[in-house]
Amino acid sequence: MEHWLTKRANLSPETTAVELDNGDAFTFLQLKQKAERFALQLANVHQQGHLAILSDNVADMIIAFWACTYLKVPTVFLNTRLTVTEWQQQCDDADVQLVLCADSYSSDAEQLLQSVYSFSRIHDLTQADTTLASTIDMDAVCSMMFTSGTTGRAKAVMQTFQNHWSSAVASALNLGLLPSDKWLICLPLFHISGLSTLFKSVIYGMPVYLMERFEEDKVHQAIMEKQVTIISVVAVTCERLLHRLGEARYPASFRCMLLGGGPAPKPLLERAKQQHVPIVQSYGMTETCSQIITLHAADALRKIGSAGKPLFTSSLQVLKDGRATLSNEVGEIVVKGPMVTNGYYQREEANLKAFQDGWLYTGDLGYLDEEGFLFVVDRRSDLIISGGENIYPAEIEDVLLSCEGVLEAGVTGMEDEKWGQVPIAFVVRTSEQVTAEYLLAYCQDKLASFKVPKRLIFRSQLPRNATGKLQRYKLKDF
Ligand code: S0N
Ligand code: AMP
Ligand code: MG
Ligand code: MG
Ligand code: MG
Repeated sequence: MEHWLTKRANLSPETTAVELDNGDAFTFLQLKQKAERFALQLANVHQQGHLAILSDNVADMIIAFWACTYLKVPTVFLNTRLTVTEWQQQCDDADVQLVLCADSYSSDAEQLLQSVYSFSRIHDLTQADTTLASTIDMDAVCSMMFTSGTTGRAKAVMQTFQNHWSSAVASALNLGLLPSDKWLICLPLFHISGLSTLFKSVIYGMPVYLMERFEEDKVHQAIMEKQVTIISVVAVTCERLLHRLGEARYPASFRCMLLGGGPAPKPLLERAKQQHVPIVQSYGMTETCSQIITLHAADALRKIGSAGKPLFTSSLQVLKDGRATLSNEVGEIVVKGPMVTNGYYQREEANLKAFQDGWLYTGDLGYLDEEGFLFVVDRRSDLIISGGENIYPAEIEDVLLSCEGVLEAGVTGMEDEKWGQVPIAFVVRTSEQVTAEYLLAYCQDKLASFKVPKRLIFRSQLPRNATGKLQRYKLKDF
């Protein structure tokens, strides 16, 4: 295929590509020119191998990302909320050679062992004499994003151009596409919830309204006044927006609030219904490059609480002991489709476990009703989702166990009014000198603050089975 951005700039040069909340905007032709220029500047310092981007949602992040596609350089996305220690581990695991960052992250990023360039430094370079890609290799890895695993060490999901293309097309076949569509991005571009909208934008020829980060007042105002038609949200941001909306109504042209990234509490869905907010429920993961199961607007009220049906090009099975479940019987959610990743970067064992005959075994539990609508009942083993950010207990346990004076550690999720769930930790210590304050400070250094346990409880032992394996599910009532 011809390079998507080049193609789009040819087809709709004057159409707005990106609108910013400071009033700035640029067209697809301008976006292409900016990306090409950035690519030629970047080529002075990086032409091959993995590159990481560390940034909030600023225009330069979009430009830098498309620039990388012109150099055929896969982009590794770093979560800005993580600590330097966590970034370092991800950069090492993904074989990152160079880190590009927003200027605001320069001083933190400088601590990384990789070479680090701020967007401004790249803008100051001359343009190298290099040929840029005119085509897209559909099977090439376009992006990588980390997702945690039960073993504690995050895995990089490889997302190909084919995956992103298929996701964008399948989404349009379900949500439809209007000439007036404008998709607001307020979820991070370092998550697929945010990044996937950039492909939709270029493939559809649709403007995006970009917000540096989620701020309910600004998002509310944009929906009210900026002709936004679609927005992607997680439960926590949806909740804040509904609260902000109060008795008011969104304009009739606002047609879709795509909700994903975790369970959707029924009261939230009921409230959205009362407030006439067009929620579209979905199920997806980093591995499926955005939604793969979506509840069609026509079924939204009839099937409240359901994540819907598989998108046109994808398939779904719910399996138990290797067989398809009966209606309403809970089993593992197993999915397939051209938007599903080929695997985790350099994680053979994890790949063998998760992928069989082209099907992705998600580890999530759910059931199909008589009409084939999916209801997700439980997330994959032990996963804690806090405000749309995933937390694996093992990751926190590993950090606690690395602290001298900690003999055993077990982490579980606790329901939380603000974040949906938060992690709490149970610890067996060797001495009372190891205080909660000390341990929390120890964690703060090594873990993103959303992963730092909200409570630390000392016990003389932890629940274990006969073979000594920690029984995390028992921690909840421990
Ligand atoms: C919820 C968000 C916006 C909260 O951020 P906020 O309010 O801006 O916080 P800050 O001001 O940055 O920090 C204040 C304090 O709060 C702590 N904090 C921040 N976030 C969290 C959190 N999630 N949990 C717990 N604590 C948090 C900060 O640490 C700070 O504390 P101190 O002061 O102590 O440091 C933000 O968290 C957010 O943007 N969340 C959403 C992330 C997301 O997009 N998740 C989805 C990931 N999943 C996928 O991408 C796959 C599914 C998918 O594709 C999808 C999902 C949704 C919608 C559509 C799709 C799709 O299919 O396309
Ligand atoms: P990630 O790709 O890391 O953001 O996480 C994806 C995970 O979020 C899935 O594996 C599920 O556990 C959870 N999830 C996504 N959508 C839903 C949904 N509609 N209901 C419940 N859990 C969900
Ligand atoms: Mg350095
Ligand atoms: Mg994740
Ligand atoms: Mg904030």
